Amino acid sequence: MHLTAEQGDITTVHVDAIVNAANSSLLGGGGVDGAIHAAAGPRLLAACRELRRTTVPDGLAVGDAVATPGFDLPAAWVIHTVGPNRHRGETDPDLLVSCFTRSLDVAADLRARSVAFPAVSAGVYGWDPDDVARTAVAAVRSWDDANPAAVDEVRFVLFDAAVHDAFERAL
Ligand code: AR6
Repeated sequence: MHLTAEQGDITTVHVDAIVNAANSSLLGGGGVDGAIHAAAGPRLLAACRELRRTTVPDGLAVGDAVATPGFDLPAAWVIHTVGPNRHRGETDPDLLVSCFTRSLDVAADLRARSVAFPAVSAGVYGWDPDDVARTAVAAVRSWDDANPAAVDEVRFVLFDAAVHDAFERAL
């Protein structure tokens, strides 16, 4: 697997699937979630509402992942995951590992060959960017070891220079 970090806006990236740092409601928010909903257009919110009506009526659990189409995005798919929120005492790194590995499970099920991740939980949810970066890199590498050649490329797309630096250090 080809693993890279770059500074940029994940809504503009040409990959098969981008990952959204959503919340359990799946009904939108700020940060990268707000940017993805704005760029994908209103059909994304409608698809998320349909998921809430059918697959995840009680909301998406922390560490789990589900997919919708990407609609107006360059990416074919959006994989929505919910990171642990430090401000609610969600400090178990396994929850964050699960965000990355469950997202890659969903990507593989969709036959997505290239996936872009933001720094899940490194914004509003209050995790230290270095902890997120180390956890993300280790999680993706161990998933790749367990699922050889299932996904060809993972790009970490980081909005902030400081978060990008953290991912470069982790890689
Ligand atoms: N492209 C890439 N990264 C981005 C972009 C973008 N367009 N915009 C922001 N980031 P956050 P969380 C970075 O807060 O901590 C939402 O309201 C941002 O700089 O988006 O998991 C959800 O609805 C930061 O480094 O996600 C939830 O309620 C990283 O994305 C809650 O926030 C993650 O920051 C989730 O919080």
